[in-house]
Amino acid sequence: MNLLLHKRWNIRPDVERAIVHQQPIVALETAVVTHGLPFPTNLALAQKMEQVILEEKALPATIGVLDGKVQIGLNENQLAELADPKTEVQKISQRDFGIALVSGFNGGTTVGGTMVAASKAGIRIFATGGIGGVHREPAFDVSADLMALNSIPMIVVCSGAKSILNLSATIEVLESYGVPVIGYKTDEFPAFYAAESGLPVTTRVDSVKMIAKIAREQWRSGLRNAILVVQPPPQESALPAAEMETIIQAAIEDARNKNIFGAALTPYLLDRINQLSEGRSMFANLALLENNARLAAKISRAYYKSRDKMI
Ligand code: PSU
Ligand code: MN
Repeated sequence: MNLLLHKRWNIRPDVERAIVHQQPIVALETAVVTHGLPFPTNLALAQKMEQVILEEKALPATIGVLDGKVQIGLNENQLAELADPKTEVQKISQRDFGIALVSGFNGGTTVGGTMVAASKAGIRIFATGGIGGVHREPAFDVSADLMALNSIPMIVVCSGAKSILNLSATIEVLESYGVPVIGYKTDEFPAFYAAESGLPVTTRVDSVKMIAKIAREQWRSGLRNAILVVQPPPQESALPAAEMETIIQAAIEDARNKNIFGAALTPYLLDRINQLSEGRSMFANLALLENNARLAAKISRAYYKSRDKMI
């Protein structure tokens, strides 16, 4: 059995079995492991997300690139290798697959990159922290994550987009791309570290069963866009929006002064914000990642429970 039929694409046997038998499965990204968090927190977080998904009776499939091969479902050693600061790693989005596979790179896949890989294997549910979006500056820095959300049918569970971004522009692009933003038990688009952004979601839904139904009907309608499910960070970890704004503006100014742009910008800002907030932003980041993994597992179970599954 090989779902992928390509020597540079590997799938963990239990993941392949779960896909073939349409059992609940949740994809996880690794750019957050290689570029989003410091060692050893990155490894602990990745393991914790997997554990939470298992507790909720779904199977985690963490996706990354090792030695020029895409691994759908990293095993324990592979995950540790990617998280190890001694391993040379790239940040891999859609544009980077061909280059990474030919060059034998190791790398963490971004939201967009993970969606490409998960979708190729037939996985339909994915948990992450926050999606990339339209940056405040420089003009025209728009994350490839949005392009993936436009064209890949997948339920993506997150805590909105980081407030380092232009959130209202990000929401407008999601609308243009036909991506419904579903607030799970919230009316407001969360701002990642903070629960409030002042921006509305497309609709609020209070049950995972309803989310699974909406996805199914959207895709049955012939549409091939993602469904974005958002929930705020857990209350005890959320940071005040106004205080975060001051820190974010300082971090953006530092990036400007250091002339940091392109793929390096998001990792730089995350790191700088963590320094300026004295670790509190990272605490919120970890709490919401775990929370999102749990919700994604529940949605996955609801999605595969229904007898008339599709695509
Ligand atoms: N959100 C986080 N931490 C991260 C990222 C998002 O809390 O590390 C990563 C994701 O992998 C996302 C990427 O896909 O940043 C977006 O990068 P860019 O803005 O360059 O598209
Ligand atoms: Mn960018």
